[in-house]
This record gives sequence, C-alpha cells and structure tokens, in this order.
Amino acid sequence: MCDSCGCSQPDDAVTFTRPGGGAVGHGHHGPAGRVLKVEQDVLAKNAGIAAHNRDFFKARNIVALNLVSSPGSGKTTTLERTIRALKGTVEMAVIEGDQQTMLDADRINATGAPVIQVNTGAGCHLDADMVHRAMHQLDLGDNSLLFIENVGNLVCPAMFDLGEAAKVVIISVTEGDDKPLKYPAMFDAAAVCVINKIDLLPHVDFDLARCKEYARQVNHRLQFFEISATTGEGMSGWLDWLQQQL
Ligand SMILES: Nc1nc2c(ncn2[C@@H]2O[C@H](COP(=O)(O)OP(=O)(O)OP(=O)(O)O)[C@@H](O)[C@H]2O)c(=O)[nH]1
Ligand SMILES: [Mg+2]
Repeated sequence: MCDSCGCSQPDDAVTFTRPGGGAVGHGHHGPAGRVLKVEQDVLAKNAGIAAHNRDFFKARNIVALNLVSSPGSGKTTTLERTIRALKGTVEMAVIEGDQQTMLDADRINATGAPVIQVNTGAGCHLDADMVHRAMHQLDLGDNSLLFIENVGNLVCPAMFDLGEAAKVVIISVTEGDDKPLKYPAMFDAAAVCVINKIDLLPHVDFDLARCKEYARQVNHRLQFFEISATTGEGMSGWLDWLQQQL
C-alpha cells in the first residue's frame, strides 16, 4: 500500500500551519532512517489513535467528517459554500490536508472559520495522528462540526480511520460515472456520497443514475446528495443532513 508511494516518510516531513500564523508544529522526530513498519503495524497504530480521536469527539459532541475524493472534485468549494451557509447557526472548523501549499487553508480562512493546514509532503493521505495534532491547534468548542478535507486521492485515504463520524466521498460529474466500481474501497468506506458539479451535466457524458447504481453495488447503505458547489443547486439537502448530525 502506501509504503510503495511515499506515505511512510519520516513524521518530521509533515507540517502544520495556520494562515498568516506560520508553522505551528512539525511531526515527531523519530530516529533517522527509521525502518518502515509492515502495513498491519501502520494501520494498527493508526487505529489506536483514531479511537482516541473518536472518544475525544464524542465526549465533546464534535461531529467530525472526513471529506475524501480525487483531486479537484470540489471538496474545498463545497466547504466554502457550506461554511458560509451555516455560519451563525453552528460552530465549525476545518483541517485541510494537501501535500503542499496553503491555498485551501487560505480559502477557508476567508470564510472566517478556524483552519489548520496539514502539508503531508510526499504523503498521499491524512492519518489519525495528524488529525490529533491538528486538533490541538484548533480552539473548537463543544457541539460543533469539524470538517477534515483529506488529500485528493481516491485510494489511500479509504484505509485510514481518522476517528471521524463518517467519511463523505465527493465525486464530480467530470470524473466519469464508473468511479465507484473502479475505486470501490473508498465508496465502501463512506457513509455519504456527494455528487458535485451537477451544473456541468449538460456538457459531460455522465449518467447520474448509473453512477448511483454502481455506488450502491459497492455500498448499499450510501446516502446521496447531488449538488453544485458553484451555483448552490441541491445544497439544502446536504446542509439539512449536516445539521441533523449534531
Ligand atoms: N462547474 C463547477 N465547478 C466546480 C464546482 N465545484 C468546484 N468546482 C471547480 O473545480 C475546481 C476544483 O475545486 P476545488 O474545490 O478546489 O476541489 P478540491 O477537491 O478541493 O481539490 P483538491 O483539494 O486539489 O483535491 C475549481 O476550479 C472549482 O471552481 C461545481 O459545483 N461546478
Ligand atoms: Mg481542496
């Protein structure tokens, strides 16, 4: 798995940054040349920290949602519109995951929501420890929503529990309606599937019903929302669902 794609880099290659505030932390400094653990060890360690995160979230009634998708499907745009729509009704914060740049954190920062950018370096997913450490940098109150935007990748993030209440997989209509069958692990791990960029449906060869059918073949429990994060179409169902989670 990730041992072959660079995820198992030393932790000190991971940085945590608040917009305008400079770096707020680095990874733990492990022994140089640390021997890579086998896949089961990595996932077992992650599961332990994820359980700790989950206990923390439950004790404070923080609903943590892990937004996963391929690059560019509209995670940040969906978050921008969601935060602006729910502002004043619920406290929200965001942990942004990308390999490099503060671009997404800067966009969230412009909405007024607290945000921490996690840059994973070569890593292609967030793990539970990154979320744990990012949470320590966020001043998030009880009864709130925590959005975790994972690194754009339809593969590795499926395997890493972050302690979230649910994974939300976002697929956009420009990606092709076959993605649930080609990347089943992600659609199986998710509780919710947001189909984004529906404003582009007239221009692309994407069959909504077929996409949902493929997704249901993988995971019959999936709940769907069809939205355009750009125009706002379909957002009300998604926003209602979010408020029900609290
Ligand atoms: N037409 C249309 N464009 C959209 C929609 N949502 C997002 N986009 C565009 O898609 C591009 C990518 O959107 P982002 O929100 O940055 O996507 P992302 O999933 O956060 O991307 P990464 O963080 O890089 O994985 C941008 O140019 C957005 O303006 C939508 O609903 N309709
Ligand atoms: Mg983004």
